[in-house]
Order: sequence, then C-alpha cells, then structure tokens
Amino acid sequence: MSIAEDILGGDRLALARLLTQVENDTPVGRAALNDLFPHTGQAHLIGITGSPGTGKSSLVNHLARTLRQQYPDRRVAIVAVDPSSPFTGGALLCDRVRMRDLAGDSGVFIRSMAARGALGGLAHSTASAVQVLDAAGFEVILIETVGAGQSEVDIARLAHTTIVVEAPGLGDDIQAIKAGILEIADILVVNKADRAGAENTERALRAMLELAHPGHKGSDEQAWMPRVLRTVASQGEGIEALVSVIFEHADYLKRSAGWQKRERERIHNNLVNLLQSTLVARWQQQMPPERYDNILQRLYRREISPYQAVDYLINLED
Ligand SMILES: Nc1nc2c(ncn2[C@@H]2O[C@H](COP(=O)(O)OP(=O)(O)OP(=O)(O)O)[C@@H](O)[C@H]2O)c(=O)[nH]1
Ligand SMILES: [Mg+2]
Repeated sequence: MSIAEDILGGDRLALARLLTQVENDTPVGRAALNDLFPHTGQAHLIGITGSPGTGKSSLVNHLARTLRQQYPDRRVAIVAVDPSSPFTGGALLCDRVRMRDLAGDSGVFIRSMAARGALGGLAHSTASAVQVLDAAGFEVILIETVGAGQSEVDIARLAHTTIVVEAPGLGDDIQAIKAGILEIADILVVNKADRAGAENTERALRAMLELAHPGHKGSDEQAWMPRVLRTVASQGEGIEALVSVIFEHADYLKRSAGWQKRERERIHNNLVNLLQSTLVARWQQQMPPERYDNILQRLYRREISPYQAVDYLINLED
C-alpha cells in the first residue's frame, strides 16, 4: 500500500511519519502530497494567532475539546507553528495537565511544526502539513501561530477563519493592537477576561473595529463585521460562545461565496510562494558564488545600481 493510501485509510502512525517527511521537504513527502492533493479541500481551517502568552494554546485545547464534545463525528487536528508552544510532540504532551484529556482522544491529532529545511520556509511546510491533515479527513484544523507581523498575515491566508487573541495588561491597550491585526481578524478574543482591564481592551478593540469598518451598520449586510468575545481559556469559559461564532463565520463564508474565494486565494498563494522559492533555488544552483560576490561588491561600491545588479545576476552578463 502507498503512503497516501495509508493516510486515507486513517493510519495515525503513517500520518505522523508523513508529516515529518513533509516538514523535511523530502521526495517521499512531495510524492505523497501529489497523491493526496485531490483529497484536500474538505477541512475548515481555523487560524489562532496573537502575541506570546495571550493564551492561544489554552484556547486551542479547550476549543478542540468543546468541538469534540459537540460534534463527536468530526475529527480535529491541531498544528502549532511555534517552537515555544506546549504542543511539542508526544512525550512532553502527556506531562501537560491541560493536554491530558486531548491526548487520549483518537479523534484529535496534535502536531507542532518547526522550520526545517523546507523550500519556502515555515509557511510552506505548514501549508503542506495542513494539506496532509485535510486529506487525512480531519474536518477541523486549528493552526496556532505566535503573532509577529508577517506570520499573522501568512496564517490568515492559510485559514478560512482567523481568530486573533488579545489579553489585557499587555501595555497600553491601543498601542498593543497593531492595526494590521484588525484586517486579518474574523474573530477577536479578549482572553484572560478574569484579569483587570479586560473591559478596557474589549472597548478599545470595538472602537478600532468601528474605525476600520466605517459605516458597516446597515449599509452592507453582506460584509462580516469581526466579532469580539471574552474568554477565560484557563477555565474553559466563553469557549462555547466562541465555537458558535466560528460556525457562524463558516456559514457566512459559504453563503457569501467567501469560502471559495479564500480557498482559491490560499491555493494561489501557495503556488506563488512555491514558484518563487523554486525559481530562486534553481537560480542559486547555477550561480557561481564568486560571481555573486563580485556583483555584490560592485553594488557596495555603488558602481552599479540594485536594478543593474539584478540584471547581471539573472542574465549572467556584465
Ligand atoms: N488568568 C488567566 N491565565 C490564563 C488564561 N488563559 C491562559 N492563561 C495562562 O497564561 C499562560 C500562557 O498560556 P498559553 O496558552 O501557553 O499561551 P500561548 O499564547 O499559547 O503562549 P505562546 O504559545 O508561548 O505564545 C499559561 O500560564 C496559562 O495558564 C486566562 O484566561 N486567564
Ligand atoms: Mg502556545
């Protein structure tokens, strides 16, 4: 039986092994991805992002548990894209009290991603891992990333539904919230609502949303106004409300053709990233390092402009 057949048949060990192949961008991993790609496009991809320590992993843990309780026939995969995340593989997992209940559930699969040699880096290997899990039949895939500018945007491009997690007391509320976050958030969660300042954070977020989505009320019933919710992830509070807003968002996307739009954007993005990294890798292979260095030195001395440097490097003439 091929690896792809094992994956489609629900073999968890084969799945774990293939994810390692995919992470390392091996020929075996690529061949399996080719076989599996026609089976993708079924899962609901949910990105969870936010500053370090806001409670993303706690939230993901409770989300998975609540989803499993409410929909026992839907399997949930968790992808943690963060080296400092508690989702660091099997052994560590069982040490974590809050992960214990998930670890025993065969309807949940947890994987952490680290940037290994994959062409195009972490965003690309994460996209590939998500494809494998999608083909393996996980109906819901939760993707946790630490928000650090570009990675937030990359995750938003990967997910159907993007949840941005904030917590009170991380400095000035408004300063802490980068404007870019509001553009990618479908749902804003003010976690650690048991702490002082949660109301202020929520108010600040709502005010910023009003600014970012002016005249939303009434004028455009089609558009999704990002929702703001409060949770106490460590206690599992507010999770059921969050689950229902997640499904509301999925329904909205399907009703408004946004689902297909996001699917296509994701596939297109994946193609562009892969094309870029493949072309650069191919170009690097045939570029003698001395020649590269020589042109770089001329650029440093301002004998040539950056445009000319690129011209020389690509067209192999000087
Ligand atoms: N008081 C309080 N503490 C919380 C809450 N949610 C999480 N915590 C605690 O906050 C700390 C960080 O939680 P994590 O879930 O690891 O946060 P994270 O965002 O995944 O962290 P990184 O992955 O390291 O960025 C842990 O000690 C949690 O127990 C909450 O709602 N209230
Ligand atoms: Mg975490």
